[in-house]
Amino acid sequence: MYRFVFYDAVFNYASVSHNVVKVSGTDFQQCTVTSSNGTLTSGRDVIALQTPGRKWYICGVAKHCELRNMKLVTTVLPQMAPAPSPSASNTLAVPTIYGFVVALFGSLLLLLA
Ligand SMILES: [Cu+2]
Repeated sequence: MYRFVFYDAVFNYASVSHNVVKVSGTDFQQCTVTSSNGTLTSGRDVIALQTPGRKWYICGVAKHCELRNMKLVTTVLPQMAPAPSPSASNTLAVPTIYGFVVALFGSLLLLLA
């Protein structure tokens, strides 16, 4: 039996200077924004990573993605559930990833503990 551990990605940034755009893998590589759907601008955007697979995010302002490497790829992995145990109820793990401010990331792998 499989179940998923949910993670949140938290983007902290100056909202006047940056934003967060969810893009495709191709757009991620080329730093292009082909759709403005899902552009986040609050300055503290929390994205729940609920489904396994790759997610790509870039800053859509000016050439920040190209020139400043403001881009993030996450890989959310499915987790095989451990044997049921009263003391191991970690079905909701919420570490945070501080993008854009703390880290310059090329690739980030979310490993499930
Ligand atoms: Cu930016």
